[in-house]
Amino acid sequence: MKIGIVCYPTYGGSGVVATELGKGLAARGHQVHFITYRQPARLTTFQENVYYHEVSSADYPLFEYPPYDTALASKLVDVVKYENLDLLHVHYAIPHAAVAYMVKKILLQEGRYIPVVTTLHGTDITLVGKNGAFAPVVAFSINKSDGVTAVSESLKRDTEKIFDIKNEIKVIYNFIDFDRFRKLDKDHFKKAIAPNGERILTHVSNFRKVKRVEDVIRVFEKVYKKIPCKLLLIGDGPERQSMEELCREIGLCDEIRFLGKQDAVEELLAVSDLFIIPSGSESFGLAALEAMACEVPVISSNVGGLPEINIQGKTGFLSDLGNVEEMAANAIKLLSDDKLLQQFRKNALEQAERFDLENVLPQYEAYYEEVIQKAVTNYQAEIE
Ligand code: GMT
Repeated sequence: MKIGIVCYPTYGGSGVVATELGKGLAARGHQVHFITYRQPARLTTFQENVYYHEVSSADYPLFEYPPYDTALASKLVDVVKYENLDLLHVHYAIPHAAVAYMVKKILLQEGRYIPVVTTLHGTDITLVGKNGAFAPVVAFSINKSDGVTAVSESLKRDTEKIFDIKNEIKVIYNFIDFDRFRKLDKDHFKKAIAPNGERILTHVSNFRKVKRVEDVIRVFEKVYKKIPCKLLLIGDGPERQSMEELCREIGLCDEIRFLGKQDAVEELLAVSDLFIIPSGSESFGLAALEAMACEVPVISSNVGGLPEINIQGKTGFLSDLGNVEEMAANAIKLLSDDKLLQQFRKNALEQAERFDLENVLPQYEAYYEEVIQKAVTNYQAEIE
């Protein structure tokens, strides 16, 4: 198949999933075209069957906001026509699903039907999408997609609750590439971070409010009182400054390290004993799955899709939102019992294996085939 992928090219979960999916499909012989405003963060090396088309929106003094949607639509029309694409797969509804609809309409005028699959990732529904500023367009463009997928059952439920959705939403879970995410031997690293054999707790996020990094620090503060440990905070974002201030306030600067954005997260997960993700909303929690693939148990909140990944009392523990007391107690229980921790590490890996990229790719392929088949009927409906 010739597939066009539209996504945010940043380090965010949706961009990562879209890029890894495209690379995986290309490795299976499909021709994959990424159409984004910057080279996707995870698309750094040359790969056969992978193409990249950059969208550049023209600047003009009249534009207070450069019209990115129009530039993207024009680029998509061009790529679909000249690369002869079979399907467009857009990740994150805003604005990609709406732009794809416009592209479909433009091409329809030329007698060509391009099927569109939209993948919902979370904040495009649960946080931003339901905002009145976007909601009507989001609902419309989801209904106008030829296929819609969500990355968890929880996100499917939320989407159906928030919007009047006529389309069937198919759940295709996010995945893990075990060639990259597996437990590596990084003992020298561990000695540098925790020279006296301290336990290492880790959190990875974009430091937005929804990630509740303060809860991570509060949990750590409680664990630290009982067990010698260090905290690695990986990522960057709007909350980082205030979190650094909090660490100073509670006097734990020497025990908490802010590492900023890191490319080789797997190397840090390799030395971690526990992963903490107390999010206020999380449609899937790819960061938690990556930790589990590296044999790191997870302490999480029980919101959104997290209970579909983290299994209570097996791969980690889940608590009600903001219950840092319980999160800390569970962390202490795990970290003070080597045998239990080992068992949870093993369980975490077993659970992560259910989300192996190799099992998920055929699901997307089958879904694309189904959508392309249906496109004939959809084409008739559109021209009538
Ligand atoms: O919140 C983030 O980490 C970024 C955001 C995004 O859209 O890039 O992540 C969302 O999509 C990821 C990939 O499907 C999911 O793993 C995250 O759970 C989801 N974030 C939220 O729902 C808050």
